[in-house]
Amino acid sequence: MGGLSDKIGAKDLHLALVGCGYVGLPMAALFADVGFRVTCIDKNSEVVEIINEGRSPFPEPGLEEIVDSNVKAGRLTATTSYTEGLKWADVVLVSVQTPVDENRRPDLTTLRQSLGQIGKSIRRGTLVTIVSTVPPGTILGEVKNWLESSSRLHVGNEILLAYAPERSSPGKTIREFAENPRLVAGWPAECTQVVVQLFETICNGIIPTDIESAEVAKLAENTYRDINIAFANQLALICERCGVDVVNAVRMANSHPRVSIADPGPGVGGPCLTKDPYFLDCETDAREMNLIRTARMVNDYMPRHVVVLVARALKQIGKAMEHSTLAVLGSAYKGNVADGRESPSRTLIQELLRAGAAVRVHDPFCRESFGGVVAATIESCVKDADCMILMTDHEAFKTLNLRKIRDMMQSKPLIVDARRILNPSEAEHLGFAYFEIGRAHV
Ligand code: SAJ
Repeated sequence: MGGLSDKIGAKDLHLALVGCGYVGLPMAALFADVGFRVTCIDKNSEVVEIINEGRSPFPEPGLEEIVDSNVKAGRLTATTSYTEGLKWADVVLVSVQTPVDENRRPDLTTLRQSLGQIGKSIRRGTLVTIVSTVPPGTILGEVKNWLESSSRLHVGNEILLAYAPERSSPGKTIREFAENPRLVAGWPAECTQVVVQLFETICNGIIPTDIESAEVAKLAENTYRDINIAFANQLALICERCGVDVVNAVRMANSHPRVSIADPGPGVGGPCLTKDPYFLDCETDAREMNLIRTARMVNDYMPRHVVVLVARALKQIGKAMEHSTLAVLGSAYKGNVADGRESPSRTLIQELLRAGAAVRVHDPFCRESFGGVVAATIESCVKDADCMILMTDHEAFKTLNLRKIRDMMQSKPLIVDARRILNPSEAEHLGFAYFEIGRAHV
């Protein structure tokens, strides 16, 4: 351990990073940027090629510049080969996907396979740090077993194991890596200090803890957020029935110093909140009440509720879904990102298509259209459309020129605002029939 600590202090450390995704690559680039030599390992040769050209395989503000300068400086390289990538590694960081399967059970296949490869090539004294989110008990259970059987080395005496779950949000990853305090835990416990020392080079705050607590805390964060958003969405459905504007109600409730309700919307997307609650849910007794699953169901229902609002809006102008042209603004799962993973827009668009509507989709960042026709511009999306549906809170959508849009749409134009980002009075004044999540429609 002393050897690792000295190497960290002298910036004379080789890091290998397995899994060059939204979390792994920014972390690798940041470690290279503070002076370590980092080799990224990814099974996708296209991703490896892009990184070695000094580019990022996906958009993330600020990332490409750091990748480029560190590739040029010779501190950051990428390979598809575990043997090559692990040749000099003192520390291996593992940031591979840990999704749920079709039954919403954790699917740790990729993690198991990666550890199988890592074990074959690591040397005595290596520190293996898992960054991927895992169900409680996984690190000292499955992960430790997989690593020991593939490496034939004892975790504790011969190799070290750590858990340092990521806590940054796509779109803000670079800033949040530094700003959000990092949970860090090592096994054996004495090695936690080395992991703290390593992460202190890129994070402003570190919270040292034990592995089991870090596993639960990481899942608790995202589950709490999912439940909070589900509450906001449930409140929105209630407000629609009792004639109250949910945004106003939430704003007032949040003026209480101990209340902080999230924003209601068209549902919850992204790779984290849609999955992590199920990891925690593994530990609940199926016979007990289950808040976590109920919250997931509320959030999963929301895109279908947007379909109900669209149908209601069309009915007001005497149109059926199958004779309508609908303009969906936003396929990304949240504002100002290009990421379409688990986006509520997917469910919405597929349901609208199933109901027979013609669906056009515009997103300034995200390439997904989920079966709808891609419209390159807002104008080509809304032209002659019956209804414009706002699904993502991109900054560009908050300042739409509604007058221009009205003139391009069919007569009796409709808006369904699932993000509550437009001004209803302005829209109504311009002649739109305006429908939104969480407000009664007369
Ligand atoms: N959303 C709402 N209302 C809100 C906030 C979000 O409907 O008030 C929706 C978003 O539009 C989106 C979804 O929820 O569809 C999730 O977005 P998000 O910004 O809450 O979270 P993610 O998935 O981008 O990132 C989360 C973050 N976790 C927390 O904020 C507790 C991030 O810090 C984690 O690192 C990340 O999960 C992760 O990788 O686990």
